[in-house]
Amino acid sequence: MTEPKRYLITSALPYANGLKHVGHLAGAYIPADIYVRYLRAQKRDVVFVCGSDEHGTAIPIQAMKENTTPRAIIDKYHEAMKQDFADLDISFDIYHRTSEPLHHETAQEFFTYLHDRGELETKETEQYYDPEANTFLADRYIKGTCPNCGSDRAFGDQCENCGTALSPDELINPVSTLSGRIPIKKKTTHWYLPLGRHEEFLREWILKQHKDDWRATVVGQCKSWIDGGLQSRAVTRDLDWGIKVPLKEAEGKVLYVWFDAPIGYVSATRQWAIDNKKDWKPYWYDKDTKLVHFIGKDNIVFHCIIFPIMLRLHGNVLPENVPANEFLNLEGDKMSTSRNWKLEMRDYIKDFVKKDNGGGQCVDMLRYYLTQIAPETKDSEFTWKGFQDAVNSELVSIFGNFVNRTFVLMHKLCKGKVPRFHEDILDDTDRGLISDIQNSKSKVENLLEQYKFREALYEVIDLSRKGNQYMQKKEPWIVAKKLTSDTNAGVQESAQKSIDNTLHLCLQLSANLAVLINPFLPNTARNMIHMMKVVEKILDWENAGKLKLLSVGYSLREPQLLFRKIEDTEVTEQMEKLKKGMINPSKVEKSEEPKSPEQPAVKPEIVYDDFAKLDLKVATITAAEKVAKADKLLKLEVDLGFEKRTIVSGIALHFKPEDIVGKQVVIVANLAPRKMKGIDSNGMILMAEDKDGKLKFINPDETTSDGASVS
Ligand code: B3M
Ligand code: ZN
Repeated sequence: MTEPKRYLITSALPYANGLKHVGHLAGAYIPADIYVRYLRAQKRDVVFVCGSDEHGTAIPIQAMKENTTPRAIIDKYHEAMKQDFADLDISFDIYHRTSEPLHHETAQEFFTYLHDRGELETKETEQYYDPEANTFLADRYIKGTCPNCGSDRAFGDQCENCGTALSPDELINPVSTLSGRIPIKKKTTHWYLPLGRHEEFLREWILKQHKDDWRATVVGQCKSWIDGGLQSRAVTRDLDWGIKVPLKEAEGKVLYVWFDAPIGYVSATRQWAIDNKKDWKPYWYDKDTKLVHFIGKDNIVFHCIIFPIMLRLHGNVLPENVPANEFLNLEGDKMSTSRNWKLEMRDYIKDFVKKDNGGGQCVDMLRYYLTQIAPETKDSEFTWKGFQDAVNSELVSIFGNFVNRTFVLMHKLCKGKVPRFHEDILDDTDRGLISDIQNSKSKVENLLEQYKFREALYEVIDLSRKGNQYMQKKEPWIVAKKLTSDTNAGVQESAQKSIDNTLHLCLQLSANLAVLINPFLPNTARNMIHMMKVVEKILDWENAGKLKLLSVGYSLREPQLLFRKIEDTEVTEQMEKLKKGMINPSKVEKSEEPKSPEQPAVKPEIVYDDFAKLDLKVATITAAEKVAKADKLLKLEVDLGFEKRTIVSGIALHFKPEDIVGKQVVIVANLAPRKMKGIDSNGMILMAEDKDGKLKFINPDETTSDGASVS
C-alpha cells in the first residue's frame, strides 16, 4: 500500500478467565508494543487497541471452577490483566472490555447489518444437548477426541493440542463437560456465515496479494483452510452468557464469542475516540488506514479468514498484515495452566519488577529476552538460564557496558562534557564507526517494517558491540597516559584530540542507541536520556543515524548502570519454584490436559500389512533373575515350544523373579536382537500399562501351547 495515513494496531483480546503468561506476552503484546512505539517515534497517527474478551463459555466455566458468577470472574481478571500489561509497559491507547454496552451495541449492529443484507443463512440442525443440565451444549461444553491429532483435549470449536478448528460433530466420543454425560441430539436454529461464498476473494487476497508479505506460517494455515473447503460457520449459540442476538426469533441465543470478540477492536477504537474527542470512523472505513493484528498462531483462522470476511461485507478496511507468532515453551515443556507449568506475567512482576529500583530495568530485561527468543517462525523456548545469559552476556556485558564505559571515560578524560570533534585527524576506524551509525537506521527500520523484531533487536545490540570494538581499538585510557607521561605539547595536543574524537563518537553512538532501543526497551531509553540530560524529543526516530545529537561542551550526568546481573541464585530459585508448583500430570484430570503431539490417545492409523509384520507368540517363562547393576532389568528364559530364548525385560521394579516363573506371556518373536548389560536379548514381552504406570502381563485366558501364534 502507499504511505498509510493512519495505523490501527491490535493485540488479541485475552480471555478474562485467568492470568496470562509470558508466552502470551511474547506472542501478541510485546511485538505489537514495539511496532507501535516505533510508529509513535516516527510521529505517525497510530492507535493501539486491546481489551478483555469477556464472553464465550470460557467465562462461565471458570466461574463454576471458582464457585462464583461470570460477572465476578470478568471483573476480577479484567482488572488483573490490565494491571499486568501496564506493569510491563505495554502501551495500549485503550484497554477496553467486551462487556461494555458500547461493545454490545457495536457487535449487534454488525450482526444486523450482515443479517439484513442476506449475508447470513439460517439452518436448523440437531445439536448436542445435555438432558441432565437441560441445556444445549455450546462449543466448550463438549469435549472429546480430536479427529486430527487424537488428543483427548479437543473441544467443540477447536483442538487445544493441534489448534485445528472443529465443529462439535467432528469430535470423537463427545462428552458434556457440565454433567460428564454423553449428550443427545436436539433440533435448534442458528445463523451461519457462509464462508464458502468468499472463497474466490480469499484466494485472491491472501494466496495471491499477500503471499509474500505475510508470514509463511500464516499463509500456509490459510491455504490449508481454503483448500480444505470452507464450511459455513455458526455465529450464534444457545447460551445464556454473551451478547443477545438482536432478533425476536432468536430468544435465548447469543452471538458466538468469535463473532463478537474481533468486533471488540472496533468498539475499543470507538471508546478511545470518545475519550480523546476524535473521529473513530476513518480508522475503520478509510482505505488509507493500515490495520495490523498481532496474535498467536491459534487465532490465525479467525483473524485471516472469518473476521476479514465480516469486515469486507461490512464495508471496513482489511488487515494489511497479521504477524502471528508460534508458541513459547518453558524449560523443555509446553506451558500448561492445568499442570501449572508456566510463568505468569504477574509472577515475574512480583519477583523482579517490584524489587526493581524504579528504573524499569527488570521490565526491559524481560522484554529483551522475550524479543530475542520471539517465536516468529517456529516455536521457541524460555529457560531461566537463557534469560540469565541474555541479560548478563548481552544487555550487561555489551550494551550496558558500552554506555557505561563511554560515560565513565568522558567524565574522567573530558571533564564530564561532550568533547569536540576534530575532522582533521579522522581515521579509518572512526569512519567505519560513523558509517555503522549512519546505516543502522535503515537496517533496523527495514526489519521492523517486516515485523522481524528479533533481527531488528539484534541489529541494535550489534551496533553497541561495534561501539565496544571501536573503543577497544582506540584505547583512550592508554592514549591518556601520554597526557601525563609526555611533556611535549604537540604530543599532548594530539593525544587529547584522539581522546576527544573517540569519546565524541561514542557519545553520539550512545544517543543513537537510545533512539534505536526505545521501541524495544523504553525504560532503558528513558534512563539514557536522563544521563544525557536531554529531552524526550531526542528519541524521535528521525534522529537515528545522526551524528550531532549531543552538542559539544554540553555537560552530562554521572553514569548509572542500565542493567543489573541476574544471579545464579535467582535462576535456581525460579527453577525450584517452577518444579515445586508443577502439578503431577497423573493428578491432572485426564480430559483437561492436552497430550503432546508425540503421544496421542491413539497412534496414527496403520494398514493391516504393518500389523502383519509382527510375529507375536505365546511363551512360558521358565527362569527369571535380576541383572547385576541394573535395578530395572530381569533376565528371563522363555520357552517357545520350538525353541528356548533369553529375553531381558525392564520389569524388575514391578515383579519379583520367583513370582513370574511358570507364567504364560505373549512375546514379539521377530524383534531384532539387542544387547542389554552385556546379555543378548531375543524378543520382547508384551505388557499393559495403566494410567498409574502399573504393569500387567498379557496372557491367554486359558493355558495354551507354547509357540501359539497371536494375531
Ligand atoms: N480471546 C482467544 C485467546 O485469548 C481469544 C482472542 C480474541 S481476539 C479477537 O487466545
Ligand atoms: Zn488435535
